Amino acid sequence: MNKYKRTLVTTALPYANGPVHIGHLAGVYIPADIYTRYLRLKGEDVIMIGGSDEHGVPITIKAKAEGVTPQDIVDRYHKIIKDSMEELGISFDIYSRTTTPLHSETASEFFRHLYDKGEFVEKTSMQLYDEKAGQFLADRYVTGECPHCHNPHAYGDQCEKCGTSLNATDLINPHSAITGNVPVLRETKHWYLPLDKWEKALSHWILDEHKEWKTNVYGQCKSWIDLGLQPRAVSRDLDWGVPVPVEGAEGKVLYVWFDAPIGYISNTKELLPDTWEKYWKDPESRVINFIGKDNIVFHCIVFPAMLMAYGDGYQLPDNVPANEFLNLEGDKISTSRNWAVWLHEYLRDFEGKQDVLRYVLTANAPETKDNDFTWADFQQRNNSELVAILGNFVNRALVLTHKYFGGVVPAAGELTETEKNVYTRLAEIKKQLSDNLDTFHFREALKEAMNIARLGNQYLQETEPWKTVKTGDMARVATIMHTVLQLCGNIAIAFEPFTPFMSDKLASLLNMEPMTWAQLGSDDIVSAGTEISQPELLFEKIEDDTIQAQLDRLARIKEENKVKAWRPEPVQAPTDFDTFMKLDIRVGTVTECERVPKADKLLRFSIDDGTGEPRTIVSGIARYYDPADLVGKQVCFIANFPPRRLKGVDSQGMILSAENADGSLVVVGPTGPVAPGAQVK
Ligand code: B3M
Ligand code: ZN
Repeated sequence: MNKYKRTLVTTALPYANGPVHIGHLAGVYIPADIYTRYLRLKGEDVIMIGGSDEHGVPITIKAKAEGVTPQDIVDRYHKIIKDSMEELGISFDIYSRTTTPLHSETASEFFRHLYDKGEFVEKTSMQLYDEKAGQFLADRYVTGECPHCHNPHAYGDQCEKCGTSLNATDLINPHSAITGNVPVLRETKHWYLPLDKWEKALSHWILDEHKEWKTNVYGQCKSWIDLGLQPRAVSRDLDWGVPVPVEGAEGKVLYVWFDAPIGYISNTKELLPDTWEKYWKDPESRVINFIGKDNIVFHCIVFPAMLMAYGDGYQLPDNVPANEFLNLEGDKISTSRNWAVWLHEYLRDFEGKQDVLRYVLTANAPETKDNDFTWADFQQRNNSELVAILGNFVNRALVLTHKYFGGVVPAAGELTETEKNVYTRLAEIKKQLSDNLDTFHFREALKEAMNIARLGNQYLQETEPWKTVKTGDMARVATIMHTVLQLCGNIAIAFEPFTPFMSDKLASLLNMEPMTWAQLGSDDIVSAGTEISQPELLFEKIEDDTIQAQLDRLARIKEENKVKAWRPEPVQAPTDFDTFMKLDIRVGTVTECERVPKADKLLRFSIDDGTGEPRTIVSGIARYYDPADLVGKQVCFIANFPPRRLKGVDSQGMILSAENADGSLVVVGPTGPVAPGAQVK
């Protein structure tokens, strides 16, 4: 069905400023891996490339915050990302990085070629400059108020609240993220790619020729094009990145979104130094970009414009199957708020359960709309789908084969209608499964694969070989078990793109030949006479306490974030010393402290205030203290408030306390002993 000779699958290059999380996996790497494994099983010529995106401002900001170099940051996260994806079975042909010399050369040459062809517009403009730091404030180096939704914490390149992409100079009340200073405007020169020049070609290529693209992708492209395309700056005033290869461009680097997609080209070159061009320039090749929805404009508009401007036979992507976002327990995943399930932590906490994560993230993939990952759903899908449907069927098949036939696959006798129906249904499943994979509908595809296990359970239920055994009709039992084992073999193949670890294990238990997609649907995958291994469980139940541990971790993070998000109240309008001195603040020693009956917030204090007469004060801090702990402590109180009656007690003053981020109160007192009655000033 495929008119292409070869396929290049690209995966968005994750920023090496943090590890990868389930959002990245569900959005990009798992779908790309499923697709690539599927093409490989079909025997197609396909390569899958990936790598870390190691330039850009978020990396330099992180380095500054930690007092290390940007190179230290990217070295650390590149390794974590690369190792964890490999462990998850993401089968890259190469996973490289954008700090390699080959990438710098490739990106640099690309820029220079466009420059020499006169494809850029050179423009001098006013940009924000931090005089204290002595540098321009590119992208995330500046924060301020979003001009659209008035979020006070928008970044210079984007408002994360309303999703609008911004220019730093659009921000209201801009502040430098380096020094907090208010930046000034300073003149600087940059190179712009005139997207307006390519608007017509892009519009025709996407809106007329690629109506088959996913609706979320097509729709986003259409709204960009409808708004009219503007020139985009492709350089920045920064000292981290690929230097702009033009005389007089000292202190300027390529914008990260200019060099990163060129990373796809340099990675292909690194993998195939002699034949890489075939994958990019031969009309019989196709390129497919797997990305998340926030990257659509760069892959469907900016990078294609760069490729058209370059010319020389570079082809545009054939498809860009972008996914929407995955949320975590109802909240947006966020690296800075640590609101994520990190892959490397998952692999540590759920050793050997790569397939469970792959399965759940595919079954629940945000293919058409944002979706939510919950630990309850994770547990449920493992226990009632992988264990109860798939694992259970395969286990019964293996156990019964050992019991009735000593672990040797029996030959089938004559097939009844029941077996014929099984194979007809299997053929239908294969068709649906392949169609869904061909069109990037991986959730549906996975459901079809699962239908083979469902079919197997139904078949066993219907034929009940354990009853036939008792009749002594072993020929019939042989036919049944032969069919059951073929279904197991089919499961191994159908699931290989989704859960490769399970498939390999099952294939080896069944002593199968190397798997191919062509075998799928066959009634002779596991031939008669083959010896199979002792049964082993493919999946195991996940217990409540394992899930609870993950939920506890998230609850802890939520608490920490509350404290981090806390901002002090703005300082009040100026006042003077005389006004302050009107408040008579004193130190006293607590001699008694007890709860006020029927008032769960109140404590009654008896205070030695130096006058010789005990002073009674009622304070609303009962939820934060055990009264006994306060006896003997020194506290500060306001002595000249008029008395107030609270729950039947006359309170003569107010005890001072400080409020925490979570609203809890801590009593304020002197840091050393003071004579009761001493004045605070
Ligand atoms: N690093 C953005 C991201 O991780 C960017 C992708 C580059 S793909 C060429 O969302
Ligand atoms: Zn906004």
